[in-house]
Amino acid sequence: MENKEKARIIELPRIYDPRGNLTFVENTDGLMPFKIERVYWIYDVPAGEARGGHAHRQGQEILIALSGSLTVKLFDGRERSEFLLNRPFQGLYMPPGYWRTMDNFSSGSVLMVLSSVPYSEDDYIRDYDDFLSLKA
Ligand code: T46
Repeated sequence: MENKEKARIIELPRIYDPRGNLTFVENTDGLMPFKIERVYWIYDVPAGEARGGHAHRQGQEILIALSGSLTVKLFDGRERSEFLLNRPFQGLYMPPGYWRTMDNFSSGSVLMVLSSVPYSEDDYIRDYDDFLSLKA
């Protein structure tokens, strides 16, 4: 499970407007590293809670803090990295094979996730030792 690509921040298009700004993504815009097959969002996270604690076998994702802020901690089997998400026009692109944890959710934060695959539990690696052995 070698990572060909690195996790990175993608700057999304912004339409500045005195009435309020607008950001969008399209499967056809050439910016998306994958075709979007699913969208979900996480909200009402109690203070001090952490989520995640798994990796994906095939699924790619883009995480966007639509509101508020949170920290995403990543491990690809070799390197650890950390991203603060706090702007609705920045997406954190995660290729498969990254162990991820999300924490430090601010009050009222909303995390939207674009995914390359429909939901399937078979795509999850939820056991850390399994993850490490797949990376060995
Ligand atoms: C990820 C991070 C960023 C569904 O039924 N459909 C869905 O589309 C999703 C995403 C989850 N679920 C079910 C599976 C579990 O029974 O919802 C429950 C909670 O999921 P989980 O514990 O995996 O949630 P997080 O916050 O730990 O992880 C989620 C995504 O599952 C995961 O793919 O990368 O957000």
